[in-house]
Amino acid sequence: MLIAIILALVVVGSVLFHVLSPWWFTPIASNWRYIDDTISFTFWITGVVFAVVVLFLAYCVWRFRHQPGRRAAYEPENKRLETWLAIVTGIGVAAMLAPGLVVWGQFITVPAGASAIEVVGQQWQWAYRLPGKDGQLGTADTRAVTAENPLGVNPDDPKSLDDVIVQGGELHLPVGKPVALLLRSIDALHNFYVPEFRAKMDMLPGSVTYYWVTPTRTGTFEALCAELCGVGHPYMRGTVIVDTETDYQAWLDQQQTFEQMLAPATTSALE
Ligand SMILES: [Cu+2]
Repeated sequence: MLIAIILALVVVGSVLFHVLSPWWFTPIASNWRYIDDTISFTFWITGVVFAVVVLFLAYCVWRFRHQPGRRAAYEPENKRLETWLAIVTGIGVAAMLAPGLVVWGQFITVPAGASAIEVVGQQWQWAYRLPGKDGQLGTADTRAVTAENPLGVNPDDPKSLDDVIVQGGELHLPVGKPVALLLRSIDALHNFYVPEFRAKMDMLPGSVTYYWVTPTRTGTFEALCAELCGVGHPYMRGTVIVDTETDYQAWLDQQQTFEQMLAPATTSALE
């Protein structure tokens, strides 16, 4: 009887912990509310199943407790029960997977008119590349990385020269505008994650992964690396500032371009 009561208390405690817990999502700052809904939906399904299974266990512990003269019946197979359980489990798993697939489809379908910004992960800091006046990013290749050109931007691509390079500083984004984040890594696996955006994705050396997001309110947010990438991983933090359009343009105008970044190197080479 004591064990049955403890099991029932585990269920009550878990539900109370979920409802009263002080640990909640950070207030959302992007269009990805659907991701929160999907997580809540998964919580509901797994929560109900957890409560039902543990309460059933408590009931069985009490109902089939030891009594003098009682004997257990041996029944290794039960086709009806197995079919029924397989169907219900299948429906539950499908219900949890389906919304995720829908959200995933949206997450990687960049809307027309979104601007593209590159995020580069490197042990253990973030760098960013934004299109210059031509509105386009030039090509880049990790094999072109040198001390003077830490992002490996292609200097022979005419689209590259006006690209804005932010090395180790803050990334600014304009509020209310969809932006595709093109993710690159110079060395190990990284993952660009802004919790308030509810968006993250792994960055793989040698390829470009991406997702898109529309920041929905101005503010300062922390960017975290969400993929273990070496001893400096916990310190790989960045700052993303969502600005009004005017503030964003003012910030962008102050940043150095790829051409300006190469200039000191070119000058010293000529001397
Ligand atoms: Cu990292």
